[in-house]
Amino acid sequence: YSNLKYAIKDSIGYVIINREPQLNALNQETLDELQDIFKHFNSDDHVRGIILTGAGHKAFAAGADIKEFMDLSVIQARWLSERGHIIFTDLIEGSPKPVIAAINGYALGGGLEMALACHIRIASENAKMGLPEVSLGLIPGYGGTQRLPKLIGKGQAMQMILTGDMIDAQRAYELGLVNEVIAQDKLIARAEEILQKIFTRSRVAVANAIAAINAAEDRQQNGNKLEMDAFGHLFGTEDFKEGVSAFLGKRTPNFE
Ligand code: CO8
Repeated sequence: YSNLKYAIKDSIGYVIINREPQLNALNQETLDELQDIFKHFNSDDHVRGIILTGAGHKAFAAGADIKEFMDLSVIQARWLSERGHIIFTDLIEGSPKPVIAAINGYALGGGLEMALACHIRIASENAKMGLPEVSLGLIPGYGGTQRLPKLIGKGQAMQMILTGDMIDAQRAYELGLVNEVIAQDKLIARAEEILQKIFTRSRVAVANAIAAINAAEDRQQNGNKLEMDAFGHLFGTEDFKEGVSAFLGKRTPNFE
């Protein structure tokens, strides 16, 4: 890839946006590459969870690449917005494996929207977050108007989106935008620790939990029905038998 670094280690797939001089801004080629690596990681059995972060210590991703905007027609901009929606919704939010955004600096505009599509967000102490699109005469175009209100409530989301102001990591934590604030040098280790904890649980149960939680926010799906179906389905799995017999036998389960 020209714009991403990636690795697989200890069942974790790492995706690192690698455009440090541009503050990891998401140009169209980066979107293509994100689509490719998430497709790959989502179907690779060696990967049980994913960490998404930005190269360097300054930015997670400072938005869509504004330099590409001037050449876009109305139709192309609409199409690009839809492409971002599809990639973030189907491949990141819709990943059957837990995806953690390790927000290591600026997460602005499309960069914050990418983090919002992840299942869990943790931020370094120096991180700054915002949806500054109105300052460009735009609105968020990669799902921000939909995901931010669900995460932090309509009123706070209105204020962030209408003012375009940035907030710091501590404020993001207070709003529930990030789950934890961590020292920069411990950020990835903490994301790894969270994933390794999840890896001790049943893989099939984790995937079904993600799908059921996602369904709660999807107007096309009946989340309650999906939860009931998934719950019933899990009763037929080997992991369920192992989990219950381990509990009753007072031992640690060995999920395959
Ligand atoms: N796009 C392109 N280049 C960028 C971007 C960006 N979003 N952000 C930073 N850069 C570049 C700068 O142009 C600069 O490049 P150069 O060295 O060649 O001049 C380099 O990164 C370093 O940036 P700064 O010199 O500005 O660094 P500062 O430390 O002074 O400031 C900021 C850091 C505050 C993060 C500042 O760079 C900034 O405000 N960036 C823009 C943030 C922004 O407005 N993001 C939202 C973009 S719009 C968007 O994301 C819409 C998403 C939906 C798209 C839908 C499809 C069309």
